[in-house]
Amino acid sequence: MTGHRIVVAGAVLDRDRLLLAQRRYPPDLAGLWELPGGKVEAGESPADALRRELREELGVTIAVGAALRESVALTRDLTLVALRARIECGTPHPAEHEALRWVDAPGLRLMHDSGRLVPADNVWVPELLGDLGG
Ligand code: 523
Repeated sequence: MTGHRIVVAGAVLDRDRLLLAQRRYPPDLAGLWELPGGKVEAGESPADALRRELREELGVTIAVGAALRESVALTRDLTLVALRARIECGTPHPAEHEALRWVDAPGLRLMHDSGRLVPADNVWVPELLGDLGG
């Protein structure tokens, strides 16, 4: 399908915590929190793209795990998927985000309930709460 692109997001998990990143742009998403990631480039798998994006955005090397069940049609030409990931090397720093935050299950629920997540990412909250033991 010409022009169709995948955006891949990383559910970076460390035991009972999940990494959230605060967006700087565009204006309607600035200040909201997301699973970090970005667009899959030509010739990349979603896992390749996530490894590249998290190296560029956070400065970490990751091991990619299973996909989350839900995907989101952002527009007709853009579909958002999420892959679980674990940090193999490095400490995450926000090269492109405003801030980073590790949340546990109650923290994720609070971010969701207070409307501080990027809208599309809300779909993953129930499954992530399960991963976090919440
Ligand atoms: N989302 C989104 N949730 C989420 C990500 C990583 C992205 O809803 N967890 C949306 C936000 C944008 C689109 O997906 O509408 C592209 O994400 P972006 O801007 O993070 O991807 P980039 O950086 O690859 O895209 P460019 O800014 O175009 O380079």
